[in-house]
Amino acid sequence: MTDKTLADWQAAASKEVKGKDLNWQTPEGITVKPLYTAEDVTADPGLPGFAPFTRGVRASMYAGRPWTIRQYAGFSTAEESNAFYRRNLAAGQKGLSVAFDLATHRGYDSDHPRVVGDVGKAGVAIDSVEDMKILFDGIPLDQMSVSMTMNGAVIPILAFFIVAGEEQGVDRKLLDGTIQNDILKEFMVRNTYIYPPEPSMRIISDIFGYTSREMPKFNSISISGYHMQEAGATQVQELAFTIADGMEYVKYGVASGLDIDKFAGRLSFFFAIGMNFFMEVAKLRAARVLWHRVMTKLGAKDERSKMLRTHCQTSGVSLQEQDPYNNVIRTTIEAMAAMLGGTQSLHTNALDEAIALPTDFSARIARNTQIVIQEETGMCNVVDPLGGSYYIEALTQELVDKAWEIIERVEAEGGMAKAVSAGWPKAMIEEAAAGRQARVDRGEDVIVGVNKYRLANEDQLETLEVDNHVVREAQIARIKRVRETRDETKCRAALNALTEGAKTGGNLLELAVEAARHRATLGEISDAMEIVFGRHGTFPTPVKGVYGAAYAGDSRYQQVLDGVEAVTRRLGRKPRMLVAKMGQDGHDRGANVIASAFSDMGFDVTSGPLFQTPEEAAKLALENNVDAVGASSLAAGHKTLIPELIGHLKAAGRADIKVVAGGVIPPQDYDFLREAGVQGIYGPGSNVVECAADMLRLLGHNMPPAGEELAAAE
Ligand code: MLC
Ligand code: 5AD
Repeated sequence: MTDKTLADWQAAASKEVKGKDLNWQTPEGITVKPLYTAEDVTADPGLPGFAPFTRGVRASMYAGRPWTIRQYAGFSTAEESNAFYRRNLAAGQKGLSVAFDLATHRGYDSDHPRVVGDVGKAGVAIDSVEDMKILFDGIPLDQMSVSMTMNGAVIPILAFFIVAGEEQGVDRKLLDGTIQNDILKEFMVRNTYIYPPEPSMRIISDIFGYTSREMPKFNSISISGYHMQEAGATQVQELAFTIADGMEYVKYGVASGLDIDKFAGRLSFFFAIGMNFFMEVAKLRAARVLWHRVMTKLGAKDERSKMLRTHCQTSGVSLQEQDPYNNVIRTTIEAMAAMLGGTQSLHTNALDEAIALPTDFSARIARNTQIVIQEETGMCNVVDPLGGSYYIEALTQELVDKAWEIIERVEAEGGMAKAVSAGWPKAMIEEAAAGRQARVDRGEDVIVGVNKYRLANEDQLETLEVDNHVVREAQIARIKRVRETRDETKCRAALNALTEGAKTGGNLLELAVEAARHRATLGEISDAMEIVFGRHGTFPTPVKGVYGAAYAGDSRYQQVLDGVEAVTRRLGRKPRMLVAKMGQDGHDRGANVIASAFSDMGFDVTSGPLFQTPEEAAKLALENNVDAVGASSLAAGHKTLIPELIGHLKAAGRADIKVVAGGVIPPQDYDFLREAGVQGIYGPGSNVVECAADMLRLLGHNMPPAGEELAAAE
């Protein structure tokens, strides 16, 4: 026992650092102190397995059963993905998690003209029950738990899954798994919605109704904060909006006539785990406390209804293209935060995350990250080993309080569906994203190998490439066979019944299961509802002023501002740029950050709507008479979509419009794009001010290289 007081410690520490302020202001607005003691702990975390579950939802946690190693994957055809799953399961993976391609997400069959660049690219293409059966060939659906990340086309995909199970001879009651089914965060950040908000919320209630009756082991939703953090949200925002989303779904379920305790026990969650290690551990603990509080408020009686069970995925945005083996280190740290926070299931990202989908090699290292933690370290033998740490307990409480403030605001304004329509949660996240980008570009937030210790020469990684044309042809051939061999009359009747159900009520999932049995395709099932519900579209409205404000007084930034002014004088107007998003790629953080920062720098920026075809993007460029188009691509459609865009501009006689590309683009593709006429390529880790400097060069302004601003200014 020491006889020293906190004041003694303060004096000693202050002396060591000569009075320097050791507090750390986090982006969440939390002041993290250099030392925590018993005085900082205000709440007793209780015991694991008991309310409010701060220390975990099971009493024995990993000592009884470790978390599920569940790697998210899918690419190309059902055959190829099936083979990949089987290899991974043989090598120690424990559960499946399916990634669908963006055509499937958005309710289009592979033969649809809008999805030429998307089929089989960012996930597996699924057009009918036949594809779903191949996907799970040799994988018994009563023994393997399967998660499916599907939100837009959730009705046809879940219907295909149920029918694939049926045809494997599996009783629906035994189907084990999870469907993401979380549309609110799609409207907020992920953008794979199809229908407008109101019918989308009805779909969710219909799924709760059907699964609670028919599929008692199946988790009917995965309420996801992951994508918010990926879009730039702080941990407090991620926490608050996710819990508030969960509340909203429960309220809709209850309003549709369901008994809360009949469905709430099968609601599950999904969080991102980034690099702020202790904050992430505390976030998972705080999430459990908040959910218990919220569900008690909403009238749940069964303790299982109040228990937050979650999947976690290590952070995609934290991983870098530069010096990519560092990503293994980052992912290991994040995986440890997820397990110390008490996750039920985990995906660890692959080291080639920033440029492509995982190869067998990178998937192995990612998977082994978890296996090594589980089997070599002894970390699973003690339940909640960080419980009782002054810092962790204090941080948990602080996150609960901070998130609660936001949740109360959401509630005061009528719930999350209203908040999402009003747009303020999205705007809040985008502001945080622009702030983060500025801190990284200015070197204030360090990223090793990117803005510090950057390598002069980078070795190239071998990455996975999917031949999109081959996949598309194969899918089209299978759709054709399905249509030729089905009973057309029965199929049409089932689709008509679904349309009728969309109009007048009736459980949409149940109706879609019937259509799936008769081999209706994903696009047909989706259209049968779209006729009634319509298709939702939005225009991006990037935030203003955040990026510029962070750069106030910066000499290089000033030089870019001067450059923009010089070009403005020459043209007699501001330089005009279109930020284009083509194909079904809904990842818009990068596009919004670019639009926001470029407009702060004085460019006249048009943010194109999501999901344009190259022809539509070219048309918008011409209508706005832009000087340049920046195409943002994060879903591997760049080699198809960008050359097409350039073709359309040329055909219109506007080869003078500069086209640049940014996003997830493997260096192997750079030459191909340059030959197609792309004049600048900006991968992850690009400094946005330097992107603007480059753009000024393309527009004929004589910009000095970075680092020469002082000399140039003299
Ligand atoms: C667990 N069990 C125990 C135990 N621990 N029993 C005794 N003692 C213990 N210590 C029991 C559980 O109660 C359960 O049984 C069974 O074991 C399985 O454990 P679980 O903890 O429920 O794990 P799991 O089945 O893996 O389910 C985890 C989940 C689920 C609830 C979080 O929803 C899930 O798997 N989610 C994954 C979501 C996902 O993969 N998403 C990818 C998103 S990628 P019982 O009978 O109680 O059920 C994405 C990216 C993008 O979104 O944008 O494209
Ligand atoms: N296979 C594996 N991982 C994927 N991710 C997205 N699509 C796939 C896929 N088809 C991962 C990436 C990304 C996150 C959203 O999910 O890590 O950042």
